[in-house]
Amino acid sequence: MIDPSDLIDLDGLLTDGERAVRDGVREFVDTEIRPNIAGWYDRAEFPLELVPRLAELGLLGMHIEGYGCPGRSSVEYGLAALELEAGDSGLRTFVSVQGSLAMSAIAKHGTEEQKNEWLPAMAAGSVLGCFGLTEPAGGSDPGSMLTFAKKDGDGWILNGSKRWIGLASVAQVAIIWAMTDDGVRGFLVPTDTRGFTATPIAQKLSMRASIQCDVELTDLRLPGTALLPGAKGLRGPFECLNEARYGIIWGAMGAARDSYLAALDYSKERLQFGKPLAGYQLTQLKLVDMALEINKGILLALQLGRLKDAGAVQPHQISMGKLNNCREAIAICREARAMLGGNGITLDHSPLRHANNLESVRTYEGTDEIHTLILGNHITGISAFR
Ligand code: TGC
Repeated sequence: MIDPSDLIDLDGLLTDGERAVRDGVREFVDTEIRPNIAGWYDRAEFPLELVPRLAELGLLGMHIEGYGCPGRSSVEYGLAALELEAGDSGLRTFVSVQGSLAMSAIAKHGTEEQKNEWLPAMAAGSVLGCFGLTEPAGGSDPGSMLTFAKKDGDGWILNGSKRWIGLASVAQVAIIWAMTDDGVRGFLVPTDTRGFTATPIAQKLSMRASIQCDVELTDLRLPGTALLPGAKGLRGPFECLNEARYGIIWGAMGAARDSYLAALDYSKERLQFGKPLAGYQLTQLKLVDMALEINKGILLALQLGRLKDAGAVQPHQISMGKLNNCREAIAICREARAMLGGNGITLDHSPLRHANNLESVRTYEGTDEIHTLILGNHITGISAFR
């Protein structure tokens, strides 16, 4: 049977193990997410009840080695992100925040004690994490953060605010990045610590099946053992952002593929002027353009995944993938919505939901502008930031 989303024999580029991960997550999305996503999105509800299933599938901290984590490859993680986001960006975001941001901050920068205390429970989904970097005054320039951690004997006192922090209201542990007299440092903050409050942001028009919060840190006291010793300066959080940005490169193509397939199915069934929409040249042009960009985007993701698995991927390459794949994916989802006509504006069809979600995805983890200027810096050798 022809797979209309695959023009390159993708299966031929994957190992048996990679195909098995992809197929397992695709089946989970088909049975657990697709039948319910419209309702969750409509009610602005994140399905916390799915967390144990996501853990069972080995999707939490998926590419972290040891400490009870699955230790899968970057390509396997990417394929899982693609399939999850074909369901909804909110579900892929959950896995990214938990694994690529919160768990990877501990795995990369924590002590053995911190890793043993938190990572096994986070891989099992019994502890949820969040990652507090962005602040209300701005997200693109985290070096200007106002949250401050003041040394207090052997411990610390934190004050400040964070915004757009995924999962913060349901997390048991927060990774908080704060300025200190010694530059930016990271802290492990149990969310039941006095002085920590997280309030979900309401009335979102995007990522509705997902939680993002405002976080306030008010005279929050931490012991010295809360510091992540391996993270010194902005490199600490940026190394975690690389992981999350990498997952987005794949995930965005999942949302695009789902929208393309929705438009294809609809245009084959919908009759106008006595024949299916798919029989019109303008429709075929749109479908072909979508399929070309999806196949190119997946090839790009796969190449970056292979580089990442070889330990050779560079940050500017991740910027290239995030910029290109988010930009193409949102264009595909919007075009697919238009092909559904008026019917495309309801939750009966996925493209507008995906397009709205991708407004967040192209903004978080570095906007189009930031990734353009990272690439501009790489190409010219001149930073446009400072
Ligand atoms: P700059 O001077 O360029 O760099 C500071 C230090 O960091 C190193 N570095 C990186 N290291 C690893 N990976 C990367 N991608 C890195 N980028 C930079 C750099 O080498 C330097 O190291 P060192 O050792 O020399 O100190 O820093 P800058 O302040 O000039 O920043 C440049 C810029 C604009 C590229 C950076 O600020 C940036 O990427 N901005 C975008 C930030 C962003 O993506 N924010 C979104 C965060 S998402 C979030 O908080 C919510 S998560 C989602 C959720 O919770 O749901």
